[in-house]
Amino acid sequence: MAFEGLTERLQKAMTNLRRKGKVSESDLRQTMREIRLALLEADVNFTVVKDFVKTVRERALGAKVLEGLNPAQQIVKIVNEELTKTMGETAVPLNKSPKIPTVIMMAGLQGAGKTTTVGKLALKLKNEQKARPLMIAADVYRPAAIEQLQQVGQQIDVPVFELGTDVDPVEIVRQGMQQAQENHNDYVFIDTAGRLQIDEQLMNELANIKDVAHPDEILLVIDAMTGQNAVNTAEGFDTKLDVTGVILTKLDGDTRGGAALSIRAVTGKPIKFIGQGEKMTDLDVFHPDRMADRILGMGDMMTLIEKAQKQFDEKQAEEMNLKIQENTFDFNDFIDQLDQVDKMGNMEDIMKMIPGVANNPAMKNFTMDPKDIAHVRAIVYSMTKQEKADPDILNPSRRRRIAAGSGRPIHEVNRMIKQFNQTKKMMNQMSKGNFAGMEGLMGGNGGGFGGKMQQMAMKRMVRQTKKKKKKKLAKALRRRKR
Ligand SMILES: Nc1nc2c(ncn2[C@@H]2O[C@H](COP(=O)(O)OP(=O)(O)O)[C@@H](O)[C@H]2O)c(=O)[nH]1
Ligand SMILES: [Mg+2]
Repeated sequence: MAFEGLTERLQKAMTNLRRKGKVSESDLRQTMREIRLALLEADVNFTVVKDFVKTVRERALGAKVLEGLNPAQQIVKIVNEELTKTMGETAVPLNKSPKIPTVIMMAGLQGAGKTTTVGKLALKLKNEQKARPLMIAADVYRPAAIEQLQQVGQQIDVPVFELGTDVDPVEIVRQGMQQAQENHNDYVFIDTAGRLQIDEQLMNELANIKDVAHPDEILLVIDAMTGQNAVNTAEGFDTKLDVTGVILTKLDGDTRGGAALSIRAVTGKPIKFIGQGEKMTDLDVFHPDRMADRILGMGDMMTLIEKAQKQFDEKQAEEMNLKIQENTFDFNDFIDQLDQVDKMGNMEDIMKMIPGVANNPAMKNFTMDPKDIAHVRAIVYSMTKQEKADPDILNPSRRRRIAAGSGRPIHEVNRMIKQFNQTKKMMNQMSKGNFAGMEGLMGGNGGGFGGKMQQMAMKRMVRQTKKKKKKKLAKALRRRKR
């Protein structure tokens, strides 16, 4: 899992602090030492670490945090905010040309993920803006590079322009641009060659392509696993090409975090997207605040919610919200949700995005057995219509019948119903903005560091979604009355 070591060490440093109640200057110094080491070990750039530690310390001392209430908590907040700032504060959208086509050129070392990311980004634009992209195959050196892009193109149904491997890449790009003009493509992606290391010849070729294509966006694709080296690479490319943004790939692997935390601060160029898997849909907008939460082990609740929202259609989501608010969520809805979750993908990945679940030692060996889900379904399917719609009537004799019908032991039926009721209660409380009942349900470390972090993340999440939700809810209610 990405950031595992860093998260563990940062959490430990801050839990130690929290245990103290009062925080002395020397406690602060000790904590900052631990944070500094944690960052250096995660391969964060030395200068970035130095600045980071200095800023956090100054803020902690300057605001008289140590004399105030909950100093440890305040320091956690400062660390979170400064991590966010280091990574760029807010998400930066893709540049767009006022006149079509918007030209996006890729650059990066061999194997960084350029070709894959071209496909991911083209698919994203297709899905989100009904874009009609053209992809230009300008890597003529790597064997099978063109076929690879063509395969990607077939997969996402986007055309590829290519002239084989015997034509100069600059000429390929020139003709590709012409074709895009003729076909009125609104986006052009240029998939370029990489080398194992930066070299003069490659840089010149890329500079020449840039001159021909006048890209609106030059995206440097960086493999997050390469840590500190990534920063040197980025500087090399940037000096020659003046890149406009960075895409960090392979954040699904066990990167230590160095690249994510250093690139922005060192190059001044925003990270625009992150690649989190090999599938064409595994590309996400980079949100510095969410990444800071993730690094601090607070999970990435917003991305999870967005993933869920994409699966639900609007109307369904409204209905579900209503049911949760009115506490009429029943087993039919439960099965609906299971179906939705199935569509969202790998359950383990999803679980890990939930605050308190990510980096929770108890979850280290977490696996969600598809069999368990099948059992849950079997139990629900053995309920009568009436039972599904009104779970309160599930008395012992009904439960025994369900157990027999589903072939599951009675204790499993009881446990499942209990969990259902707990979840229902929790969702209802959350929808009212009440977190008091939640801590026990999530990880059970209510008073500890983790519990507070969960609360912070949850509160922020609700603040952000509340307004939208209120509007939606009112609309849905009105519609219902009609
Ligand atoms: N796990 C993971 N693998 C990736 C990601 N992005 C790219 N890859 C893989 O990295 C390898 C090199 O990617 P490719 O697009 O060919 O790199 P290029 O040489 O820069 O064009 C391929 O096996 C990709 O599937 C990512 O975000 N996560
Ligand atoms: Mg490639």
